[in-house]
Amino acid sequence: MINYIRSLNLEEFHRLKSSSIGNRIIILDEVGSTNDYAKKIAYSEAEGTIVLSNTQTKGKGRLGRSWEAGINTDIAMSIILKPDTDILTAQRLTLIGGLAVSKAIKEASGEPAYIKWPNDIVLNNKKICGILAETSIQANKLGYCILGIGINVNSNNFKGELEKKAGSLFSEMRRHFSREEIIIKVIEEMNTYYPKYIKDGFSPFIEEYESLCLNIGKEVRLVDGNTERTGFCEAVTNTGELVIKDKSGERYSVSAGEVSVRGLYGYL
Ligand code: BT5
Repeated sequence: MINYIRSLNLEEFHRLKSSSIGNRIIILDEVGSTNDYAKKIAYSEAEGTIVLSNTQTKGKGRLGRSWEAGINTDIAMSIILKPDTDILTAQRLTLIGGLAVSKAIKEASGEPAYIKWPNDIVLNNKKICGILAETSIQANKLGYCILGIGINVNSNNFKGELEKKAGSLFSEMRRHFSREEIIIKVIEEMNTYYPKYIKDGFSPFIEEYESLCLNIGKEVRLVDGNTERTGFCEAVTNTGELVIKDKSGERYSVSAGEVSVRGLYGYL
């Protein structure tokens, strides 16, 4: 099933709340990367502007990796954010985006969507969403943060390395979903999570994050370039780092920029 996104009915929502995320939405037919498009217009557009594309042909993941999406079947969206914060606080918006998407997917599908720290949303042990926050500095301050969200909605047939690892709402729930409905839910949730995070920081979200984070309570492998360590993942800190206990009982924390986290035997 292909439904083409032409507009989003957010009027009702905006009337009810004086929200800023989604006040302006740019909908494209096709683009290489919505994050790249958003970066080009970030300084001339207001905070909260969203770039959506029906099809994304050169989606980006972290560290030069790529993000695959189907033609007119999935969600590629980038939110232009300009919080008055430092770069690290802005980079942690990945975690806040994860909470918002997890909640939106649970509302839409009825199934719990978990988080693999820091930026994967997982349904039935399959990665159904990835988040990419990209920041820019201007005059020693944060210029903008582009929060890119890719959600596999109606695509199927993941190939190669994605066959075992990736899933979509369609592949996991065996029914088609309206992309518009999910986008609207993500926008609604972001309008709740984002202002609270900018005002109060990450601490108020720790409990919720830990309850959704699949890594907590598990042995994990921490991959840093060519080196690997294993440890037991205990908690998340008020700056969004993972607390790891090693074999000798010593604790340390790792930040998202430093390491990739895997399960002992694979992706989870
Ligand atoms: C991510 O990176 O998961 C961030 C993905 C962000 C995509 C959005 S779409 C809108 C916006 N515009 C962009 O250009 N990007 C953002 P990372 O943690 O590095 O994971 C990338 C890895 O996920 C790849 O190396 C693959 O293994 C896997 N992957 C690629 N496409 C996938 C998909 N559709 N579903 C699940 N896994 C995928």
